[in-house]
Amino acid sequence: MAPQIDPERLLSDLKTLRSFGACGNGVVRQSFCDVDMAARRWLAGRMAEAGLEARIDGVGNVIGRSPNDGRALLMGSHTDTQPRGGWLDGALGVIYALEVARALAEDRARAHLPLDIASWMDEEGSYLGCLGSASFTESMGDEEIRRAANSDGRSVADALIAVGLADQAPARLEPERHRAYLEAHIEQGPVLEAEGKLIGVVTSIVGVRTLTLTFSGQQNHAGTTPMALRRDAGDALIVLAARLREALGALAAERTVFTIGRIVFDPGADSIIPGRAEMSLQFRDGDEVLLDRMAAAVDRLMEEANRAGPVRIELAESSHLESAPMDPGLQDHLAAAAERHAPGQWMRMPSGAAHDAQIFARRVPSAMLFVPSIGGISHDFAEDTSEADIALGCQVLASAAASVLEELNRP
Ligand code: HGY
Ligand code: MN
Ligand code: MN
Repeated sequence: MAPQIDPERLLSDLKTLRSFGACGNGVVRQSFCDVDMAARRWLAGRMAEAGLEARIDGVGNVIGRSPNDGRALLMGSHTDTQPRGGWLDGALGVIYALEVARALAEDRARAHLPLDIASWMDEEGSYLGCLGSASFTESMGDEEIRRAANSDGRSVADALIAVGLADQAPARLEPERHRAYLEAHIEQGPVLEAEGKLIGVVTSIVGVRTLTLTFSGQQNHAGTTPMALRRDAGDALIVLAARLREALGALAAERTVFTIGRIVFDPGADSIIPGRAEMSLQFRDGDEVLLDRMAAAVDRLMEEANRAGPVRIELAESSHLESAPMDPGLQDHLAAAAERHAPGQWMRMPSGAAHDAQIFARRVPSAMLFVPSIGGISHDFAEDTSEADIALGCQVLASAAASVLEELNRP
């Protein structure tokens, strides 16, 4: 018999978490803001009520540590959101982890098994993508993390002072204890719905490169400045963006994606030639060699544009997440649980979204489970998943967690 989750309790906690920063059907709860910290304090309380040793660590991770000894499974996701986010992106995996911890504790045959759970800080990268899991796995130095800043220029170090965490120590992965990592997440894409499947077992997670290009020209009058004398930063951005799109399109493989998500013209007035402009450029694929070739193409086009002038262009990498394969053994635990609870209604699939699991995959065997996103919509207030699919996903995860923990702790 699998450990039994409580769907009402699960949905109630998901809806309570949504209330922190609720905006229509979606949520605005970016890292370190007031509602983000209030949500973390509420979550720590729920973890304590579930019998876990709960704390908010020195970078804002909310950690629920089982009192049980043994080889532990680690399970979590994130509760911070995009600037206009969905109510389930990250939140689903955190509340699943809480519900699985409760289901194991209520199962006499499994109450002794150690499941540690967490909400990792800033997966969405308001300051630095996957900041919390990078701190926990020590895959990024504390000083590098503290120097990261948000779009207002506020550093992580200042944010930690503002929320009263500056004197807390960061929690760390314990290699002897933490033997595996599982994360559940909404798919955030259209595949499961299109294939008529209810569960995704993730095979690999994409690599993600995010660049910021800044263009420095000469602000001037839009009426009296002859075209030949202009140093128009906005025009230089538009020309280079078109060339980048063509070059990256020519390099792209079947699953490659690239996005210009943000453009700023400064000062952004109808009758002023922009003296400064900025754009983000993000590209993703499972193949790091292809991503390197795309990055080289960006460098080449930028150098050509700088040689031609009249605007100076600079490039900075704002985020770099390596692609990661998911552990085959853990995938099989998820697949067996999916077959048990949703026979024939599951599939293996790659992840086009980034996740904390790709940070953990460098340190411990890691795997992910997906549930469908209605209409494939995510990073939008309209993001949603049916309550039946939410409950099923958690039950599958609970069964997989039990089988992983029993295998880890087999005498
Ligand atoms: O952008 C991503 O892939 C993730 O949702 N942060
Ligand atoms: Mn996201
Ligand atoms: Mn996410």
